[in-house]
Amino acid sequence: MIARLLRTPTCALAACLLPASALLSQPGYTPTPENVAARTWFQDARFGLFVHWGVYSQMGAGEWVMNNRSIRASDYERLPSSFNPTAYDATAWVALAKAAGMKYITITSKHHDGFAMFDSKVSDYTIVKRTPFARDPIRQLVDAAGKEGIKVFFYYSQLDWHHPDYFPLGSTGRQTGRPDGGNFDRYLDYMNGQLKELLTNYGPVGGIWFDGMWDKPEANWRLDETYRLIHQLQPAALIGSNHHVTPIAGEDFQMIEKDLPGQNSAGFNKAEMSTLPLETCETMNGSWGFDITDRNYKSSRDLIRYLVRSAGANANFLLNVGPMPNGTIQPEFVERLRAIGKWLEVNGESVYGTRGGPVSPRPWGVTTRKANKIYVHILDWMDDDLWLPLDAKVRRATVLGGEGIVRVQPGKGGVLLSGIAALKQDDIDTIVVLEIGQ
Ligand code: H79
Repeated sequence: MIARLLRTPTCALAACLLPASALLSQPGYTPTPENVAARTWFQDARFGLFVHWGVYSQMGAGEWVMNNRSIRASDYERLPSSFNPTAYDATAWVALAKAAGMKYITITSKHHDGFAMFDSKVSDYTIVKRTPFARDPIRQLVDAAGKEGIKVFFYYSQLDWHHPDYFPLGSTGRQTGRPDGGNFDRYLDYMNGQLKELLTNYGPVGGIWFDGMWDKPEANWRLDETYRLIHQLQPAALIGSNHHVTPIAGEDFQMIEKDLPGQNSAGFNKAEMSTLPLETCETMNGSWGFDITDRNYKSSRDLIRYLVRSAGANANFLLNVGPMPNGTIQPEFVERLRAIGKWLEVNGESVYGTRGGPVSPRPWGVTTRKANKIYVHILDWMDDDLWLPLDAKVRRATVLGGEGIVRVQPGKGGVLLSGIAALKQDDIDTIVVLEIGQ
């Protein structure tokens, strides 16, 4: 365990080095049986909705607007005074997630701007105290999700561009005009106070999705205390952190932002993949928080194929929406979510409850597996024959939701599928189901 903790990932950026505080993480952590069961549930779920929503949504320029436009905290504080999402309907959000085939929702309880979107008693910078809305939308979401069997996870930013005790400053949010001093331990007490509220006041929580530790990786984040607090309050709540390094003791899943496991197009995904459950997150256009000018929408087809590629890489897919300041989700997102849900209604068995299959991800597609079935997801393949390096006896091959015959010939170290070109290939994903057995 210690050896794993000390393994420093190769990374050119100083910010990516293993934080010193890793050594203070929950040492000797062994997940409880409830936690292990929750991990299995999580992996079986495979698909979740990410929600980035905050007072920044009003600016229509993403959730980093405070940093990007060097807005001083005292000026940013004007945003809550006009935040009034009168069209917010938690039941509608949950129904949409359900229609998309999603099994959980991860919502921003506090982003880097430091504003609590929940009813926090340890803070006066909250949606209940500072906005005309004056209600707790997260409670409404938790209640609506609970009725539909959808789990809710809380995104929580450890980085805070507003709190005076987030000091010394990290690599971002340096222009927000905070006092040149502060007590970081007091900030961590505040943060742990908010986490205690989130894990006490909202019933069973799916997990905590941390972000922002990368802002000052060398600080002592007192992770041992934070992780212990969460696991003691709710042993089944899964902890993950978007710190861009290999998981630290006390964490229950590993996340990757805007990349599939093993890829690093984002530039900061250099951590090795662990044996923990994996989750990758991605935006539907290019933005997390509502961005009024971003029309760079991915197609439904691309998003479905990303979900398939995630499952083939043994990872969950957390797909983001940034709701508008009035509380509704823009139609471009709704349309895509519904299309994904329609596809899953037919093809879901090849995604839900599966694990990454025996053939690792390839340019032509991926495999998933469940019990005695291997799903061969053919995404891009023109030829008639497809060789699979597979150490299993294939009893039957069928096309999921389609017609046509795929022949299977055993060979040395694998099987050859033939008849692929003759199949009426699906534009999104042609799925060949192999039943294996003795
Ligand atoms: O909540 C969404 C984003 O607001 C947040 N994570 C997602 C889920 C996010 N913050 N930053 N990023 C995403 C990517 C930016 C990373 C960088 Fe850096 C921060 C580049 C430069 C500063 C950390 C430090 C990584 C490289 C150096």
